[in-house]
Amino acid sequence: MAIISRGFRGRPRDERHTLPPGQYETTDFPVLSAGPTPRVGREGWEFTVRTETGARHSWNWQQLMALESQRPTVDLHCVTKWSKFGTQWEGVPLDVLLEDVETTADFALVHSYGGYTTNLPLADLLDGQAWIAYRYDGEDLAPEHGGPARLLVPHLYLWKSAKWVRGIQLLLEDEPGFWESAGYHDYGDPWREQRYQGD
Ligand SMILES: Nc1nc2c(c(=O)[nH]1)N[C@H]1C(S)=C(S)[C@@H](COP(=O)(O)O)O[C@H]1N2
Ligand SMILES: [Mo]
Repeated sequence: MAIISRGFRGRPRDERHTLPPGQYETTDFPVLSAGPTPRVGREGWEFTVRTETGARHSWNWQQLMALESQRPTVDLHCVTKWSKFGTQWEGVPLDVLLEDVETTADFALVHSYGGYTTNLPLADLLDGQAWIAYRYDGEDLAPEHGGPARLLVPHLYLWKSAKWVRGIQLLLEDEPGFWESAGYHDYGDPWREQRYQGD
């Protein structure tokens, strides 16, 4: 009998299109926003990584478009219990954006236009696990889903995928974002059903 190890990320590679515990599948793409949709134009758009030393690395829209992109197909899991399988995106992996960023930070606080924030370990943004996504299902990303660009970090609950992303602050110590300050789990692994603090 083969015993297959799940590994420490909890996301078994051979279980694509399975539902994490407590989730149901939907084919809709619900819109969940804590406030109004900020209208962010590509002109004037800027994405900034700020390190723990205060060093800043910024990209305007043209510079983002010049970077090598990927087209991930991923399953989405929202803490409100819907999951959507096989969503198709285009975006720049964070590995590319963080390549020349010197840091000893272990944590990231993601900032959005409109003021939303969310936190996660820096390691969860690397190794092909996260993108600055600007196309969905073959179209420019719609404003209600975070256009012109959002973070996409599908191995965590979708509240970590900040819409209208404007930057990432690298921190030596973890700092809770918007939902994490309101009682949601600090990490948010859907496979371990980490919905709320204490889960
Ligand atoms: N800037 C911003 N990003 C956000 C949110 C938000 O309110 N503001 N909501 C989060 C939550 S709770 C979810 S479930 C997803 C929803 O993404 P969708 O509206 O594209 O389905 O966006 C996440 N990113
Ligand atoms: Mo959510």
